[in-house]
Amino acid sequence: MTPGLVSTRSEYDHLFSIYVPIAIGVFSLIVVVMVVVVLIFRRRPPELAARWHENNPVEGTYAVLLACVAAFLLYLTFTAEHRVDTVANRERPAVVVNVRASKWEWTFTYPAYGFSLRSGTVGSQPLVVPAGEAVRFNLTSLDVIHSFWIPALRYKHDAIPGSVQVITLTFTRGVFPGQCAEFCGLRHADMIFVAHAVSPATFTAWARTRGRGPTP
Ligand SMILES: [Cu+2]
Repeated sequence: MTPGLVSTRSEYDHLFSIYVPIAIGVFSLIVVVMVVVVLIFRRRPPELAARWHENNPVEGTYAVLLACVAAFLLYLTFTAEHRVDTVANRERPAVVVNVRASKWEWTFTYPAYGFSLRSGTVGSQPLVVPAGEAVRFNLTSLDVIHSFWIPALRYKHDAIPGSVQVITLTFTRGVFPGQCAEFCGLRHADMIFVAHAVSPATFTAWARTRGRGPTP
């Protein structure tokens, strides 16, 4: 991939690799403390009720510790998002695709070439994009809130009626299944599409056929 282009996949994979160990650590800590406390303080004769009912230093330390972890993760998340957005918005997109979500169909329009493709309950045409170049998506919805999700890119963004969300993504070569990630009614599960990322030359040749040529 050309340097300078943002890779949502590596950014968010990196973030994930920080979240998961912390989540496992906190979960293990809670389980261990619970088991230990249950064993130590289990009921046994003679029954003598404890006279204390709080431990401010312990509770305070625990609360501060968890607040620090949450603050650290928030900081990492927002800086990663900021980095992705700033780098992406600075790109000059090689191609612009208008994405319109509706129940239960994706309509991909290539304004520079003057044609549209559809995928979902009616169509099954793939979204073709050039690989290794910035692709700008103007995302909107016709009816309810949908969500444009390409799991392999670790990227998901809401499509909101009455508003255009501008996002920029970069693909490596390959085939990327995508789907709606916001429950939007009965056939939500059929609101799927496939993105084909091909070489820029192949893309241009295909786009000049106005999408009628065989899918590269
Ligand atoms: Cu949907």
